[in-house]
Amino acid sequence: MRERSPYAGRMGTLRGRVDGLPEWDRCAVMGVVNVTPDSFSDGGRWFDTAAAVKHGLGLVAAGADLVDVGGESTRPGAKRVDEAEELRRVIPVVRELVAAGVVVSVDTMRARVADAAVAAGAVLVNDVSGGGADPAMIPVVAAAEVPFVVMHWRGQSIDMNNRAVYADVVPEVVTELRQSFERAVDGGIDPARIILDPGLGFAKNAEHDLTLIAHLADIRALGRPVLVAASRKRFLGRVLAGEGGDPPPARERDAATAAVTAIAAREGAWAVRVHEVHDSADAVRVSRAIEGAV
Ligand code: PMM
Repeated sequence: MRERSPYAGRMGTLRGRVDGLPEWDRCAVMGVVNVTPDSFSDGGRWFDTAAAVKHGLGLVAAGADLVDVGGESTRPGAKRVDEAEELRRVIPVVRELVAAGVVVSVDTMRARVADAAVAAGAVLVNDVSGGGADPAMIPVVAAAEVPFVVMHWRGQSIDMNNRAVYADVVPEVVTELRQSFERAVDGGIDPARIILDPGLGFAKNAEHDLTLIAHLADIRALGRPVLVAASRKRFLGRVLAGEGGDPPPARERDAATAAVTAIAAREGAWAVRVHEVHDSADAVRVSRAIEGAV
């Protein structure tokens, strides 16, 4: 019989842990609940509270460790929703999922929404702007003492594609992410509560996204847990379309998403954020089993 390798369990340490959140012995799976009329590609069906809660519970049943609830679309070109509408969409869903025992994260760029969501029981604030969109965000998260996702971001979705300009994407994203991290820490957020995210698709083209995934270790080297959110994104459509082809619709990118999950988990990602949970949950379990076998 082979002796147990000295490297067994190494990835667990690489993934890191986040103060204030449960610890998983593998890459965690964050399921996405977008309470927006424009995020789901099956005909713009409005997600009311009951449907969104049902969807969140379904994600947990499929293997999600936590559920990320958002009320504002951030896809390229998206216009902002107003704050009252975002609160109306998000807070009841957070409250009901928390009541059902779900670990809930709130996906928002607004401090008031983050504050209300935490009051409703959310345990993680996921801000795609890394605190850059709302000057009140960092003080609110610091005071609430909840974990915070700092994503690489160069500006609002309406015109972010114009900002997808890099001489060398990996070091530039690493430097800018470090600056956002330092701003959050200077603003009073405990570094042990911060998660970093390369922000796939945000001011990035397909090549930038692929290069960042190939160099996740460089993001990881910043020393904090890393969240990877590749689910259904444009770069997967580009890869699947091939040269000159038409990208498949978002809903047909779930197998490709699970492939990224397996790679991200193997590269030491702390969590993946996905719309379809079942296949990604399988992928992280297989990745974990391989990790245990080395
Ligand atoms: N992407 C979207 C929304 N929220 N949060 C984090 N931390 N990282 C991301 O890359 C991210 C996010 C946009 O995707 P969706 O509209 O398909 O949910």
